[in-house]
Amino acid sequence: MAPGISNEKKKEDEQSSKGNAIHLCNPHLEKMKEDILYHFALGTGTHDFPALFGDVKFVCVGGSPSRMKAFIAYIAEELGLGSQDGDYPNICAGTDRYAMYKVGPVLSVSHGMGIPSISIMLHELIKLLYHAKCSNITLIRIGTSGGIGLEPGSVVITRQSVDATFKPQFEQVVLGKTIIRSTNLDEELAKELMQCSKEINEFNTVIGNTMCTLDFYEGQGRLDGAICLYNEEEKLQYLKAAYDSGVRNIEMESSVFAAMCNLSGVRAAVVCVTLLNRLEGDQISSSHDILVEYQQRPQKLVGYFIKKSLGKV
Ligand code: R2B
Ligand code: URA
Repeated sequence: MAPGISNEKKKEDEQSSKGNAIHLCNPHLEKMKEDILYHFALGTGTHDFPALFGDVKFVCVGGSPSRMKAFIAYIAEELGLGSQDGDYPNICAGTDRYAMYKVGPVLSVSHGMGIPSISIMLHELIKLLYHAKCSNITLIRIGTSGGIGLEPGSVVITRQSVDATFKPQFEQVVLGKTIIRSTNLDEELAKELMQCSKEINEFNTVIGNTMCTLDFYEGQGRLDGAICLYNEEEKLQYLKAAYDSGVRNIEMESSVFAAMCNLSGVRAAVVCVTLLNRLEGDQISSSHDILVEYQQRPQKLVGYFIKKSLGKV
């Protein structure tokens, strides 16, 4: 086992026996009089977190602010909680870093692109849920990805997030030392989501590994970036090796998402639609309408899962 992983694994095991509250892996926070969540423009000194967020049970996160607004409008209608004017206020209106929407027990938050962006958002989201005294939280990333060997528009529920060398781990440098964190996701939740997809029966869905990269172009073996020093054969060899190791899609946030949810005791899943088959090309060339419809698929699946969990199906 890699150095660093065993201690953190022990902490995960300890914490999973402590029930379903958010586990905050930071003793310093207890000593702070006030906690400012700077990138959300929210703070415990200025906002009543238990009153604002205490009833949250489902948190959905995704890259784009407009997609996360569309998701809250969709889920509001599905749960019969739609607003009169069809509008939903952005709780983080004091900043343009992230957008956040809430309806009933569902919170919808944007996270931007890439590991650093989602990691900052997750630090503040996990603290928000802790300060609000939330329990039994299910956190799901709904996003887009590039598929490997799948028909475009297929949905991948992540079994394990792996790095660009196909290892199920996330490397975080802390105080100059590389810590290796596990990227396991909740197996039971992945199965429940798969069952929901079967019940909807509208699009192809698979459970598979998701490769999380640090970049969209060279990092994902594309030939169409500003820099590319390999040939098509080398690219295809890499993508086929990824496929053979169990990878079915590629995106840019799942590893740190899984690692942080693991350490915080949060039940989590990643559900991404594939916009193209990377064995057939690199450019995302489908029409706007087709891409919009593809992006609604993870929303539909997770919307159905939430309705079912609330006994509304
Ligand atoms: C999927 O799509 C984005 C890149 O286009 C990135 O945020 C991701 O994970
Ligand atoms: N997002 C990615 O990270 N890669 C793709 O190919 C498509 C969407």
